[in-house]
Amino acid sequence: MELEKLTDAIVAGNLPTATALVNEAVSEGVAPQTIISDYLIKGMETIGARFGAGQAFVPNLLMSARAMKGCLDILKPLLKGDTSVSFGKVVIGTVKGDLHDIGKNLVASMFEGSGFEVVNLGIDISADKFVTALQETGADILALSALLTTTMNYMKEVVQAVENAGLRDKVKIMVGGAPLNAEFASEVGADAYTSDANEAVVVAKRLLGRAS
Ligand code: B1M
Repeated sequence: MELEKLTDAIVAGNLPTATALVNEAVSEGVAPQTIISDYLIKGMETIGARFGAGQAFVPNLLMSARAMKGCLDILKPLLKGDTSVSFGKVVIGTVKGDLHDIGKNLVASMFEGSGFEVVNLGIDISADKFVTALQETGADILALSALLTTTMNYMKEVVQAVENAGLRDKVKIMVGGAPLNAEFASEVGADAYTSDANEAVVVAKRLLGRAS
């Protein structure tokens, strides 16, 4: 099958076509991770670039996001690995003011599929909520996501709030999202930046001393 059509369906925001193509790819044995990394994410990048260039608008982004989510709903159960081992507990959320959740949910799914317990707080999460979740769960990792240059700086407040609550030495803080980089992570006092969902899992294991 021509998997490029899947990228086109994401760009067009065509949910029925996208999900049908994903089902077909899965039945032909294409690895879920390949479908996500090589075709679905490419579609989101394309529509994002068009939006940035004034060639697409918010409704286009919403339709593409809906198609992407429909595809990830099919693929998410297939990412699940051996859940009998727990590498640790992760609290994850998109920071205050930011409503983007596709990438964050992908990271959450990869953590789950790799044997971590995940508490996914959702979007638009305040520093207080992150701290409360850490206190309630005793999580080993706090994973923060931001997609906007206007919201990424809020991560500093979250790190500060974790410190003020006396939890900083009990939890590793990881950050991610398209506008971030490693330099930014160290500026806000996080332990690590990772550029994608796969790397997030690898780095989390390393931070906890559980790398294989
Ligand atoms: Co928004 N948006 N958006 N948007 N949107 C971007 C981010 C933008 C780059 C588009 C552009 O201009 N080219 C731009 C930001 C510009 C900037 O800040 N400099 C932008 C804008 C401007 C906006 C609005 C302001 C538009 C408006 O209203 N005028 C508005 C803001 C709303 C808000 O948040 N307050 C807005 C709204 C939206 C929608 C709601 C329409 C929709 C989101 C739907 C949803 O998430 N439910 C949307 C979308 C879809 C996008 C783009 C097109 C795609 C994002 C996406 O899902 N990518 C995006 C353009 C782009 O990114 N190219 C854009 C696919 C996803 C798999 O990748 O999220 O990067 P990503 O996640 C990756 C990595 O970043 C990393 O791993 C993930 C998987 O590999 N990662 C982590 C992410 N989080 C991590 C956490 C970790 C580790 C890794 O923790 C350890």
